[in-house]
Amino acid sequence: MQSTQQTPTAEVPSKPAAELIDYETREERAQALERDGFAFFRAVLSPEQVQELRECSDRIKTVATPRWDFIDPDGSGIKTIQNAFNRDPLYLDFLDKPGVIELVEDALGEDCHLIQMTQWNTGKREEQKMHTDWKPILLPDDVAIDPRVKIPALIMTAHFYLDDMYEALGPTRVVPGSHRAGIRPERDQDKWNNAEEQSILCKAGDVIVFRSDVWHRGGANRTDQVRYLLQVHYANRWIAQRFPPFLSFQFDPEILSKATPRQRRLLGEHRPGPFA
Ligand SMILES: O=C(O)CCC(=O)C(=O)O
Ligand SMILES: [Fe+2]
Repeated sequence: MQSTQQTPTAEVPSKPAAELIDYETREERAQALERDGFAFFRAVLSPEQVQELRECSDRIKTVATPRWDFIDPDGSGIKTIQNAFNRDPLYLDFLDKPGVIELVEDALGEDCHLIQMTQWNTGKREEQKMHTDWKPILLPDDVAIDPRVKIPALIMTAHFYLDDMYEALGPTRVVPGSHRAGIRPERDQDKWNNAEEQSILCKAGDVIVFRSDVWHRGGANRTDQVRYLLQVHYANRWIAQRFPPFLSFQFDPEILSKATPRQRRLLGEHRPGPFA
């Protein structure tokens, strides 16, 4: 009798790998962001820096957010450390990594700021539904795709990968160019305008920066390995920062005293403008 048992590899849906080009110039990166909705940076961190950050995230105790602050003995669950910049001075450096921060400032404005920084260590998990993190404006598709229509990026995220990514570990997947869609995706919608969902199969220390309106999701983690990722979220200055607990958040004065002027601005020390 033929066995119906599936091999582990048969269970891993294989998606095409995104072509990851680490462009050399600031202009080329800006073009990639405009065309694809994301840009890639190779080896922003050395193996030692990756290890240092992983260990730091293991040391930090999470504050109780039920459901989301643990890896279960069975290997499932997520450890999230919100406001990571306020938990250890090591994280300050991830506010303004050279190259990454210029791309972000070119897109969001020189007075952009951090809205959140989350260490996101994922155990076994199901695939996320296809989503945008935030799509500010919905339009009929034929209007949205008209080249005269340009919706600026308003929120962007930098993902710092702290593992070599492979399919079974649940890479981030993106639908290139889908920030030009007028709509948000359906749960399993994996194509837009002939572009297919693609896996970001990058190495530990690599970074992608993506617009909040690009269609994407995290793949299923089918391994016993915890997947380490740092998410740094930036926004146009006029979009509020969101540091919980919202009404009583306080900066750690000791960590803040180590921040550079640029890092302080990214943390919210702005020159006053309209509305303050
Ligand atoms: O885990 C990932 O790679 C993506 C996570 C994500 O898109 C989200 O949490 O919104
Ligand atoms: Fe997301």
